[in-house]
Amino acid sequence: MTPDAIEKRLSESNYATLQQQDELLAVDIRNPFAKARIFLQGAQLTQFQAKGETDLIWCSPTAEYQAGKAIRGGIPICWPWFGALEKNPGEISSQLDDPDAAPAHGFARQVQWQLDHVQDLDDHTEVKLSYQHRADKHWPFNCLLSVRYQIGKQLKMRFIVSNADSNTFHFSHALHSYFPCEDILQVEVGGLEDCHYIDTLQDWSEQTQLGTVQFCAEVDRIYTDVPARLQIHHAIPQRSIVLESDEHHCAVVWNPWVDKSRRLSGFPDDGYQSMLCVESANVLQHVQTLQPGQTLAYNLSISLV
Ligand code: TA6
Repeated sequence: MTPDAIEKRLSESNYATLQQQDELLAVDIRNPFAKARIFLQGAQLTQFQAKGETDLIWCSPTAEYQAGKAIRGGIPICWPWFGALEKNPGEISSQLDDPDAAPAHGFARQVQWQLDHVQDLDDHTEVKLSYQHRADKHWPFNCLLSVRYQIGKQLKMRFIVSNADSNTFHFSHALHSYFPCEDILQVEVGGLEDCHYIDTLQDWSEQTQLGTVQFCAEVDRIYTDVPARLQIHHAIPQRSIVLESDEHHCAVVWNPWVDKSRRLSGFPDDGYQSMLCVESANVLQHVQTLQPGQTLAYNLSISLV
């Protein structure tokens, strides 16, 4: 999509501008309710701050903005699989001829999406992007992805997958949301009490969550069958981020802690102290299946209370 074509779409809104950060183009929204930045690569939101509030979303200060390379932070769209392909159920991994060459978290966050429209409404600006995939060795199915952001007092996101192929396909996915915190030692994630989870750091063993999730070491857990509402509580200053979604049945909770922070690209060595991920997902037994011509939509709203 050429910058001129993007500018034409942006002219439909009073609050949208085109920005470039290193190799990547982004849409900035500055409306009366909030400010946000959405990169065309991966349709990835990297900033959201409601008027008069602190940042709702975290993005690494050392993130790299290079074509084809995932941006560290914001809300990466992980599709058509979550994590390492070989760790996904067979009905997903068996769809590719060369699973070893598959990128972690799929390819949707690495490709250029099209900006479809930017529209100012009464209490938000809507930004819609899409990506049309033609069957290839990376994913042998014709399909259409679209995402619609509502930039208002709340951040709302609707991710839609349509099967434009003559074959059924299966996928897993996650909205890999990064959140800021003043002090990771003061953070608790609520809503996951008594949920079953897979601890990827303990040989993918099955565990049960006792009380809230707290952080004093690396955490990398896949919770399954989670409630529609999760909260990230921070003690001082007191604030809670609420995630609500009826269509995501799993949640991934991650903090890299000291050692992994040093290994991660585009991530400061002390980054673990001021961020955490709570990712809205459908993974493992929640494999998603799309028949030819079928569409599935996944909503997520994120707000500060
Ligand atoms: O969602 C948690 C996780 O799978 C972690 O294991 C870590 O790898 C993180 O995602 C980041 O993955 P990325 O590919 O963005 O570096």
